[in-house]
Amino acid sequence: MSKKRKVQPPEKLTGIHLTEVPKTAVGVKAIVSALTHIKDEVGVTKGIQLLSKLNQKDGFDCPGCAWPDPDEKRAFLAEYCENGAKAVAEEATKNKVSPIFFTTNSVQELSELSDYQIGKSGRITHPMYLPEGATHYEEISWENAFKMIGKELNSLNSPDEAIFYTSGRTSNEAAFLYQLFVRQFGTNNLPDCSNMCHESSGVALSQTLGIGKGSVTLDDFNHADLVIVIGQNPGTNHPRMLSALGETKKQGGKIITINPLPEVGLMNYKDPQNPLKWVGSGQDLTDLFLPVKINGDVALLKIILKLMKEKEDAEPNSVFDHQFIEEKTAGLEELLKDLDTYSIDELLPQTGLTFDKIKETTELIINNKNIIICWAMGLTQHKNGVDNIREIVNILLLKGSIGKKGAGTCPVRGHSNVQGDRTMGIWERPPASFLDNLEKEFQFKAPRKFGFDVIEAIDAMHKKEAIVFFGMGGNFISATPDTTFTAKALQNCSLTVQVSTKLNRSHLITGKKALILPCLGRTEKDFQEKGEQFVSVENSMGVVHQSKGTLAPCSKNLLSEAAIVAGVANATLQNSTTNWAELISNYDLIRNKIEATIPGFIDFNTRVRIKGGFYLPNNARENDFTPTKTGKANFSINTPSEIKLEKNQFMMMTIRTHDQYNTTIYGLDDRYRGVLNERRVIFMNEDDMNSLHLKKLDLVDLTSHFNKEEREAKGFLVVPYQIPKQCTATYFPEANVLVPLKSKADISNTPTSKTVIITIRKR
Ligand SMILES: Nc1nc2c(c(=O)[nH]1)N[C@H]1C(S)=C(S)[C@@H](COP(=O)(O)OP(=O)(O)OC[C@H]3O[C@@H](n4cnc5c(=O)[nH]c(N)nc54)[C@H](O)[C@@H]3O)O[C@H]1N2
Ligand SMILES: Nc1nc2c(c(=O)[nH]1)N[C@H]1C(S)=C(S)[C@@H](COP(=O)(O)OP(=O)(O)OC[C@H]3O[C@@H](n4cnc5c(=O)[nH]c(N)nc54)[C@H](O)[C@@H]3O)O[C@H]1N2
Ligand SMILES: [Mo]
Repeated sequence: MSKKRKVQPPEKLTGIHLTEVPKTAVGVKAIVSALTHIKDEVGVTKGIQLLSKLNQKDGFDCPGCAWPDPDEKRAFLAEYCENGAKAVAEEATKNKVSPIFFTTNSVQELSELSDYQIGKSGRITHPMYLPEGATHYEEISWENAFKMIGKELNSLNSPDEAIFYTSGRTSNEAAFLYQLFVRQFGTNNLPDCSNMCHESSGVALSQTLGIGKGSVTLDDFNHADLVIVIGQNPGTNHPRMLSALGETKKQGGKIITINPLPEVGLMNYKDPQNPLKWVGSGQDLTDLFLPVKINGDVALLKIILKLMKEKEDAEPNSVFDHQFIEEKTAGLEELLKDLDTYSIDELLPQTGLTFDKIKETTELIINNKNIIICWAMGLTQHKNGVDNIREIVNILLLKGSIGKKGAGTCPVRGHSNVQGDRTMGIWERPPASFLDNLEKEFQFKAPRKFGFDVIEAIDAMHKKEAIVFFGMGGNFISATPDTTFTAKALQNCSLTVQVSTKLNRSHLITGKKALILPCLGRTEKDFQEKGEQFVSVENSMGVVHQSKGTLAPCSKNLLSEAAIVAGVANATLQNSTTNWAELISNYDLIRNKIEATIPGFIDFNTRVRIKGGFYLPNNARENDFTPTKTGKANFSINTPSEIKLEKNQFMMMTIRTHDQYNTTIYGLDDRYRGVLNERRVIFMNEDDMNSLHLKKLDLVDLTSHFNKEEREAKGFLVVPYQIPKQCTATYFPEANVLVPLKSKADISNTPTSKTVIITIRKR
């Protein structure tokens, strides 16, 4: 059937070129790459205007990652990175997707393009409507779009038949209004990208430390003796973190990297903000690199814990911080007893590492006092993702390395306001105290039943238990696992609505009817009835600060996300006592409501106007663990990976290239891994290639295996790489079709995007 819309990107290859893996990251090449993207997408004059306000105190927050900005001095034209510049270029692009674009291209034709081509079509300029059975989107007025949504929502048998997804770029103000509308409508079905991202961190940290966020500040990197970076690739995904690691090194601190891949940014980098250092060999960052097997982290951390215990037993008081443990923690005895049930011989093969390397690592941990541990998706997206993070906390607690300068937990967040969205109540499992506050402030009865997370939402739509999907940003079809299954789920819906800046595949794989509501981006000015507005965001370290766009909107027909929520709320809610139009006339009024309902926002409107913003309260940072169930910081008992590979099976992780932002593909290169102009690749160890009789650039098909189910993805080129045996890597989102929906982390329900069992077949 040629008329079918393409659910996945086409399998066409784009012409691969392999280069040497570079020995250093950032430097001149990064600056050239950043400026080229800016020049091509935005133009030079507007580009410079944009970059001069990026991450400045009077400018806008980078729509890239959630890494914080310095509290104090900020350099002119310098508080961004190559990938931040690309993120901005992508949003401020000259290219437009106007109604005429949609009359010329059918939805089916557009679906045959690659994600790269779809994204590059540009910014959406008008609200668009795809009627049932139609082949093309057509223009619709905002008023009619809101009415249609209201009518569809009010015709449901229950509010729980609607799903309200959020990606993590939405501002605090828009997120607060959005969850308020959804709860007044009557459901907690508020899944978000966090469910696929740092949910395992949130769960593990809440249980053990009483706060689902990290404890360190940027300044702590200046005082750390040892920083461990585990399961994270900051050179690509949080490049400004390299400067913080550089500071740690300058102060004499050490860095340990634990990752199946020797990610170049962590090995050596050239500070982009110091042109004098662009020539020469760059700064070495990692002192000790542990190429752990995929999902071998709990086994590794357990060996470290056992060696720490051994030394403490032999020389009491030489390792553990007894005073801290005594005063602040619970569960030490159980942990120590459990450690005795494991033998190092049994754990070691699961790590793929030599005993000597682990011993050396343990010695660094034992001999240093102030330790920061940083992590991201390499730890969270596994069946035992929560265990991974709790095991890290065990190490920090034994050392008393939390709640003091230069030490603590550092889960490095993804989307630039994903943490703020959760603070604002974008959560399918809201705490009762939060709902109580909303009820009191807004005089309505909030739903108490927990809603669906991402996986549950897909399942519910697949079963037709939910039939309206509303996406506040993001690209649901491409970001979620099990692409074919999820497509069916979305296609079962009566209406799918996407609030978006740019065209993506979720506009093409739709419910029976579909709407695209185009919104303002971070870079753009936002005018409401009472004048120009700014919004606020919260970064990875709990700093809330303002963000104000500087460009004229790319089209006159855009609304802000907050205004879209107000429009939908007005068209849907019949008995709301909330004055939605007034709230969006001046965002200070929304901020007053946030202050009235969410702890930590006292004097919000004053403090958000202080340049640089303010820190939210953080009990772990203050060395206070009373919010946990025991009132103390909890040691925990965790389980190593239970996955056993059969003969010829491999473990596959799905990772990001240097040229993408999640499902937005900036370009086709992965410069730091030496792969140019191709995304359909699989990285393999050369011994594994030999055992399968595979040569460099052979074409293979991949099959994933889970509970006797099989999923297939065709057409990947084999790239030999320095990766542990039996481990492989492919890129997200091309390989998402292989990630089974039911394969998810215990407790956090995060899809196991980093542990997919596959077999590889040569064409
Ligand atoms: N430019 C850019 N910036 C981004 C993003 C982007 O796509 N592009 N995405 C944003 C978002 S939403 C997020 S969540 C973050 C993601 O940031 P990261 O988590 O750094 O991104 P991933 O590419 O998923 O990389 C995970 C890293 O974990 C390693 N890894 C995989 N499995 C394991 C394992 O079992 N154990 C260990 N120890 N390591 C493992 C991989 O080799 C890889 O280096 O970045 C954010 N920033
Ligand atoms: N296999 C695999 N799957 C994964 C991952 C993985 O590592 N492997 N990572 C997971 C992770 S960590 C995450 S966070 C999710 C990401 O999932 P999502 O957040 O859903 O995906 P994005 O690609 O970030 O969304 C991009 C789209 O957001 C829209 N957009 C951009 N800026 C704005 C804005 O300001 N407002 C609005 N309304 N829309 C905007 C644009 O239209 C763009 O096309 O994917 C997850 N999926
Ligand atoms: Mo993420």
